[in-house]
Amino acid sequence: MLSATGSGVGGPGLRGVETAGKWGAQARKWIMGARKYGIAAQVGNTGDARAQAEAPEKRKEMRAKERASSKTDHNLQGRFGAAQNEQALKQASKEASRQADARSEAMSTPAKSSAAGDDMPAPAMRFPTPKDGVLKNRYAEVRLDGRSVLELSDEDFKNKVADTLWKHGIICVKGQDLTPGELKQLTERLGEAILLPACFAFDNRDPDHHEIVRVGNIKNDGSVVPKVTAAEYWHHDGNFWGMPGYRLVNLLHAKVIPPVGGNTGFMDTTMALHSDMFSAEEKERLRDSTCLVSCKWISDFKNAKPEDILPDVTLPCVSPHPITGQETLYVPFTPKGLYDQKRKEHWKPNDELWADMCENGYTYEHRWEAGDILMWDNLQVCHRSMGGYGDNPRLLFRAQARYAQPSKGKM
Ligand SMILES: O=C(O)CCC(=O)C(=O)O
Ligand SMILES: [Fe+2]
Repeated sequence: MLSATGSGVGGPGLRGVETAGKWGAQARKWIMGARKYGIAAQVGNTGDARAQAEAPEKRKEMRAKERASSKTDHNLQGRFGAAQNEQALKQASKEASRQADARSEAMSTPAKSSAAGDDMPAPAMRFPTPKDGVLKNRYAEVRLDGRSVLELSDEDFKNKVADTLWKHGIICVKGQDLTPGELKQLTERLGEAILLPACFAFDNRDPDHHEIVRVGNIKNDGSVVPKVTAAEYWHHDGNFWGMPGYRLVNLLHAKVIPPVGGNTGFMDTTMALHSDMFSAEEKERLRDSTCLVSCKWISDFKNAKPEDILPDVTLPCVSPHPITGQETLYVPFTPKGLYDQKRKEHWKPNDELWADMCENGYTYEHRWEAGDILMWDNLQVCHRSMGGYGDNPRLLFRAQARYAQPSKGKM
């Protein structure tokens, strides 16, 4: 049960994690207990049991309707499952070395395009491969014993999903199979399901639910786009919206997973800020610093009409999290690096900062299983695609919930 094993959820909050000392002594204990939640025992024990029992039937009906009227290819596992196995056998060794090459290339080369509203880094930046570290322990899994996350009552959803997410920064609800319409419903329980700017190249939007975007290389018609390398660099999403619009939860729902590569990397900028990785002076300086973000540097805006270009925005590097109260470190890419507002000077390139955080182990690499719904708080962590899947099929449905102004009273 969550309350019994979940010393993470009931234990010291993020507010308590102020220094590496405290983190080491106390939070290590907290995360050990919180790694895996046996949540199933509580589902159905609270709320209206009858309504919950009926929910799966209603959902089945709605899913059948959505699938019948949808323009999307829903036979993903059928279509790609066998092909994947065959390809896996043929390509495993070839891909393993390709993956290694892609990794080392990613350390020195910028990605060409992201198609997900992400930043485009400057050339020749240093991107060390993450090694699983502190964030791997903070990451939490939610298992619902075959139930859909949509069946959770508001109370269960808040306790088991939303609050766990705020506390851990990144969580994975395992074993789900949501349609695009259902993923949108889930997103709306966390905030406003946002539409990416119209100018982004979006034949990868779901045709029926534009808030849902396809990530990977499988198009709506089922064809595989070759050589996709989107988002293979550290970034925070949505920075072009400025404050507070960038306060987003990202949701990625794994549909087709390649036999090699295709992991997603995360970096815990928040825990890094609260560790002794930074000296007291550096922390003060980070608090005094801002990042300028311009659509000019964002690849997705490259085909934008002038009227679609958003004004430049200046973001604080350190700001309190609107829900946890914890100070967060938000360092989206900007070519000149961080700007110290007091001393009126640029002082640290973002890539140097990211490299330091990687080297100090503030990372986690998610190895996908089909059915995963990974949710992360864009304000607490930054992320990247780890690439290395070549032309093996990969598909995740993606959505974003803006929680700056939580919608529909669900939070
Ligand atoms: O493809 C991935 O692993 C990450 C995609 C990404 O950056 C995003 O969904 O914002
Ligand atoms: Fe992204």
